[in-house]
Amino acid sequence: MSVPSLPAELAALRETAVSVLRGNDLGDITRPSPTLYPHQWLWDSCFIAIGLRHLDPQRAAAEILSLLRGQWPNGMIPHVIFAETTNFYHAGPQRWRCDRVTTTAGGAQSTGVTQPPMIAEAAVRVGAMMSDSERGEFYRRLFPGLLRFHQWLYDERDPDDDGLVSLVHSWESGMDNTPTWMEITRPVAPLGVRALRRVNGDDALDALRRDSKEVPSDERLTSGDLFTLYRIVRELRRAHYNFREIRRTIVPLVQDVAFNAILVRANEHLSTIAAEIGEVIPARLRRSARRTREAMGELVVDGVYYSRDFRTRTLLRHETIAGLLPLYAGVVPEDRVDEMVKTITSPRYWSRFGVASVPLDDPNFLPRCYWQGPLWVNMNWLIADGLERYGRLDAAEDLRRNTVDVIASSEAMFEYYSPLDGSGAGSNRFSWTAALLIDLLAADH
Ligand code: 2M8
Repeated sequence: MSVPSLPAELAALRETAVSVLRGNDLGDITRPSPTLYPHQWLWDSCFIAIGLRHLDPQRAAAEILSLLRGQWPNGMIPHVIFAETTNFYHAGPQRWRCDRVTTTAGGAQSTGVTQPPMIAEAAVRVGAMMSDSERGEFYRRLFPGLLRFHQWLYDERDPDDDGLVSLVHSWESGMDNTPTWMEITRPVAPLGVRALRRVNGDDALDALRRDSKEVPSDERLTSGDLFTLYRIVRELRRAHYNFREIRRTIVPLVQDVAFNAILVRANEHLSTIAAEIGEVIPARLRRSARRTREAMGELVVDGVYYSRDFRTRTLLRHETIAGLLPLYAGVVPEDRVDEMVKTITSPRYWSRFGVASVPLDDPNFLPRCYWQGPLWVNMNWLIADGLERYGRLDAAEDLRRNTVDVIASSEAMFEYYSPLDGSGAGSNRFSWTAALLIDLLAADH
């Protein structure tokens, strides 16, 4: 593959990114990081493929196709497909026991929930780097499984046919401890957590958690929140990961704005893929896709987009980065775009490092704590794409440059960065940071 001609420091940074991806390569899958995340994650693999396409499009295609190994007979593609590894992961197969309810296409163990449907976007980006015949072959292998996944999202998760799919766990949103999800999740905390909380004793739980061995606990979600998320997994397990049963439990159900925004775009890409190989999208799915696009308009108040509680249909009025993704989806009405761009580029979100995951003036904002404030390279990438599609080319370019700069400032390829000083946090040698850096450095991102 041709390597872009870059100034020496950026060429060296790109080499570091390539070596991070090589170090995390497990064959035809890439783990998000060597220690904290030793398996395959759905949306991570998509962002990783978007970077890998510049190194080896066939390897990038393999990354995407390998997600189909985890597909359930009902069409779900799980959020984690467990790799054969002895590395410890805190929410491993024993928490889910999905093998008791189903088998996956490739026999791998998996979780029982999904993640943002970035597959079609990644596939189209990878396809763009291939010859016509290679692309046709890749799309033909991917299409049947991908179609079934999109159909499953509607059949299983939009039972009332209102166009918005519901999520059953914050892990499905990918933004694990975002304030929106934590507010609706905390009331179902296990009794022990609630009791300890009353005496301000979250710390007592710290010793019991395993994820914070790799990363300081104040850079991750609180122990109380983590144990609540484990509890929800238990409820999902008892409900056989079946939405009809889950609905009858205490599990919070959210029509997540970012997930649905990504779905809008994914549906469009799925149509592109279908058209290219002479396949037809079934009328029912086409109708659902139209509805999702329209229903995004129900999530907005005074120009701000929110997620919604599936049961009560009330908006969850937390402003977070999730509400900026309608720009990426292309669903923001033209007369509202200026206002949204102003919000994104205001100091509430925007710094010379990128876009904060929670506005800086929000009481929940913590600059180095996971999805509660830090900036994330994948979010910067999505928002830059949205700015570009609405013709805000300068802002898109600034954001991309700032993202490269913040990664360059430490070279460790951190999982996330403080929007206040650009310091890295979370895991390092993090795959999507490395992959998207490679993409940002390519001329044709
Ligand atoms: C984080 O989530 C996982 C659970 O899925 C975890 O904390 O163990 C999130 O940042 C998620 O968006 C990401 O896909 C995953 C792997 O990078 O890590």
